[in-house]
Amino acid sequence: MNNTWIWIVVAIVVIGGGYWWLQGSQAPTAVDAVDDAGVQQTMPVIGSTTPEAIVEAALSATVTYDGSSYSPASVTIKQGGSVTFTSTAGDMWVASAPHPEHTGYSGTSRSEHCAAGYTGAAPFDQCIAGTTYTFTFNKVGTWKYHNHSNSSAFGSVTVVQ
Ligand SMILES: [Cu+2]
Repeated sequence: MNNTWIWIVVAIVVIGGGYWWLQGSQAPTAVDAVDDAGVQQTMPVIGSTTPEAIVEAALSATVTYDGSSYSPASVTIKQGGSVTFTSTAGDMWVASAPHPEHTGYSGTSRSEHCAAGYTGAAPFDQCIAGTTYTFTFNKVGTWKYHNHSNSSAFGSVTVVQ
């Protein structure tokens, strides 16, 4: 009779301990979600032992033109942020794609938005060769650009919310 009770207690301890061990080993470390674009996102769970950093895009970026190419060729900034392009060699005329119309960002052509007296929305177009050009991006998207003075040099600016 006493042996039966001992075995019941042992069984309860083993089953309970096993359940506790399984719960601990299966603790969630991340929650999956799908964003507006349908892209799978992994969100960190508070208290996770391996949290993923949430990296937010910077409000500004710098790009250097060395006479033949832009570096880095692609940058990402936050909406309302700006990119400063600087030439260390050669003529630089930063302009929105496509060459030679430059309609990509503003929807207006170079002959319109670079003309004296233009008063529309700011075009992503330097409109004249120079050594430095800073443009503020208020539109979300990926905006390709090139050097109008050397159209084989190009890159892109991705603007995120
Ligand atoms: Cu061009």
